[in-house]
Amino acid sequence: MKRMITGLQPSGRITIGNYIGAIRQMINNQDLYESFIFVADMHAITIPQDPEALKKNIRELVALYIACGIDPNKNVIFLQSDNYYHANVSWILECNTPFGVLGRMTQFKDKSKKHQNFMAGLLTYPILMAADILIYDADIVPVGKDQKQHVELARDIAESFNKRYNTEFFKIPEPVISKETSKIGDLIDPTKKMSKSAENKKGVIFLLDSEADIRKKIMGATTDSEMNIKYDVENKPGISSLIAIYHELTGLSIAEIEEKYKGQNYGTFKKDVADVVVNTLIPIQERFNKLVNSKELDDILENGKNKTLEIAKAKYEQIKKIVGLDR
Ligand code: ATP
Ligand code: LTN
Repeated sequence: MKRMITGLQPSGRITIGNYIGAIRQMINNQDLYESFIFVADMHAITIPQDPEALKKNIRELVALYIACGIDPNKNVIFLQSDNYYHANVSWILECNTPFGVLGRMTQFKDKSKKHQNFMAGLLTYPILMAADILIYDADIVPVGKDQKQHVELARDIAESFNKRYNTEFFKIPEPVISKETSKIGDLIDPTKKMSKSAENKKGVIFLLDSEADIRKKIMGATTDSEMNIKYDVENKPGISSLIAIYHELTGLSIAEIEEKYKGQNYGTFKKDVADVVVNTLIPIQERFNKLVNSKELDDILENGKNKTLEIAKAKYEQIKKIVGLDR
């Protein structure tokens, strides 16, 4: 069975964009691959985080993974920071990655502009991500389009390491990118993607939002003055994003949705979108509430820690030997 690894950062509260664009792919993949799902908590601290909020976001993310349908019996679920080999392998990879490529990463360019006096970790972020992937000999890495460049860098790092040390030590991973309709726009500024760290929370639906907040946010979503429910990302980004949410959560095709709402007004459609979102999120929230403070969650993480430490230790001992760090 092929092996898959992926994870999300607990850099804020999880959004319906993260759910549609990332978590649902994980759920679809869990029967197809031997699957490793983690919380990229060490990646989250590349941007300043309040320690208390970070701790809460980490635990909530694990509970949400499971509440959304990631089955702990089918996936190894773990915290990146519980497995210290990630950082150890990352260091060795840092010493095998040309400095110049890091500054060319789109995410680095964006985030370094946004955060004054950013720290070195923001630059070396993709190398830690390469370690996350390469330690597990992952065949596939499902990510959003914005992370594709990082998976490609992981491939380059693996290839050049293998070449330099004349080995086939690292497996070359394949990125798997979620489809275009799974990219959800911000409800207030739909030309931007909905993002956990958005300043204006009115444009973002969080998985743990109350029903009243979800309805208010969707009813207040920016649309256009045409009154035509048509998927056209370029010219009608607001309504297209709502159509994308509806499509993703109901399984109806875009054409079926356009046909169903022909001649209807935006208010009617928004109300239906809100119903679908509420009906999706309420059962997730109920499962989340039972899990978040449970011992079951700690047991799942302990199990993930032990399983991944075993794999990562073996890989780390081998890599040390290859580079000459063994005794
Ligand atoms: P941040 O604001 O911290 O950058 P984010 O919410 O933009 O966070 P990421 O942590 O960068 O999200 O992404 C996690 C995963 O969720 C990625 O695979 C990404 O493609 C996916 N994702 C994030 N936002 C959306 C969105 N609006 N629509 C679809 N997928 C998304
Ligand atoms: N950078 C990713 C999170 C991430 C990841 C990984 C995803 C860290 N390491 C390894 C896949 C494989 C993000 O921000 N979504």
